[in-house]
Amino acid sequence: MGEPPARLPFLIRPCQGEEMKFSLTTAINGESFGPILLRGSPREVLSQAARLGYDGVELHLLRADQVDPVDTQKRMNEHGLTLVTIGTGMAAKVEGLTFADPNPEVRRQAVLRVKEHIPLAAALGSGITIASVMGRLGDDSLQRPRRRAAALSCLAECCNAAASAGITIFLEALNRYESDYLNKLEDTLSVITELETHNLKLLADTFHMNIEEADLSASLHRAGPHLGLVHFVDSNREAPGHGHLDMVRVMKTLKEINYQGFLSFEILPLPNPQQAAEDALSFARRILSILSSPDTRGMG
Ligand code: LER
Ligand code: MN
Repeated sequence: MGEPPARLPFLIRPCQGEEMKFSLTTAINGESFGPILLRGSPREVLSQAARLGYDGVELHLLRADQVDPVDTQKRMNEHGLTLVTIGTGMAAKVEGLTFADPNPEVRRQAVLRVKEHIPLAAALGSGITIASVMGRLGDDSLQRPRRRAAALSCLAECCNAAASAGITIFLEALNRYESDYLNKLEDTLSVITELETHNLKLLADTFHMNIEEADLSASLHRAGPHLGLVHFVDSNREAPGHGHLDMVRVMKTLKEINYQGFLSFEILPLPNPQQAAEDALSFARRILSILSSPDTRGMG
């Protein structure tokens, strides 16, 4: 694992508000899907996350009925854990349900699937992430505006349903290999501005940002108060410190914009889940302690 620099060549503002809260990605047994750190039953992943010192988890589900809300809430309370968000990407990856699909029936099924998560999210006090389910617009330039409008209309329907249950939707910007229209934070911010729904927030994933953004800090500053969740990930999608991204600068920027949400490790379980989870948390905590030390606060 790389070491954060002992001295930092920049001036930072004093630490504002609470220290960061950390979460990691989890999924229920059986589904093989993306950068998930812990897999197992809700009982297993929650107790493991708590043992590793985490404050919260993200839960990726194909369907809402994969978890029992009452039992999961009880275990979360026992462990003092927050369910930060329910990830919906499996519906797109496993079943091809997306909001930008040319077939209205597929779009309807995608919306229904996302809405299925609303009672669960309400019961567990969680948000809902929308990323891959936004789908792709395709190469036909004549069709793209129509498909984008259809996708935004599906998103608006989900946001409205979630708003009445007091739930935040996190809309994620994905790199060009995963989305053909919501790549930069500003693409996602445009959607948030267009829809004008108060419960739609931006999810910034530093793995995707490393591919798409010219300057991560400048983009995060522009996102400012719209930022609801951060996937704090290195360039190779491993734990912060395993790659070559300047995670210190990212953390410094988050403190500058007074980001109060979770830092979530949506990372590959390498070299193994436990090691990756430990490396991520200890590296992030070391960055925080460096940034809050009087030495580094005063450096120009
Ligand atoms: C997909 O690449 C991603 O970053 C996830 O957060 C989607 O749920
Ligand atoms: Mn992500």
